[in-house]
Amino acid sequence: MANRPILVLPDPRLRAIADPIDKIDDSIRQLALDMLETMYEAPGIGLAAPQIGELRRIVVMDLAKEDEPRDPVVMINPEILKFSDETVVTEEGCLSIPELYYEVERPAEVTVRYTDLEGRTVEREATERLAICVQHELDHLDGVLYIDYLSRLKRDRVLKKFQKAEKLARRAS
Ligand code: GNR
Ligand code: NI
Repeated sequence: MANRPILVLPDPRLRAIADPIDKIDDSIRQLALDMLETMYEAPGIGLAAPQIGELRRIVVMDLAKEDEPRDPVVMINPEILKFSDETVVTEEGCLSIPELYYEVERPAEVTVRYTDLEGRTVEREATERLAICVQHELDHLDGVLYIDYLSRLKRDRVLKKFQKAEKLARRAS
């Protein structure tokens, strides 16, 4: 396994639409392992392949609490079949937008369908933190970030901050 660098704003790969996976081969199995290692190392509760520069439709997550054993989940070509009408407001963060946290309103529950690493189709109802994480990760596969749900003023402030940081980093190197 390899811990891979996580892309941060304003990297354009975070805004790309990821490609479907048509075959689960060794390269996909290795990608899933790399993503899990990168997520645990960060640490985060989820990671989408575009965050490490791989524009493929695969996400990983682990919602186990600190005192619980690891519970890794790998979702290939995930799709949300149903969103609840009920919504919740949760504070979100993103490894690609480090050190910032904002409240976001999303559907409280979703039904998700995906292929697992063994090639089986899985359909699962997600509630609570899992429902939020699933929506956050699946958005990454379509180039959507949680800051896109903030007011324009707040979003633009975040984008400016990261554009400026990138410019300074480029000048320093
Ligand atoms: O680690 C993460 N925590 C988190 C908290 C609230 C809502 C979503 C998340 S996902 C985030 C890791 C990440 O950026 N995944 O794409
Ligand atoms: Ni994220």
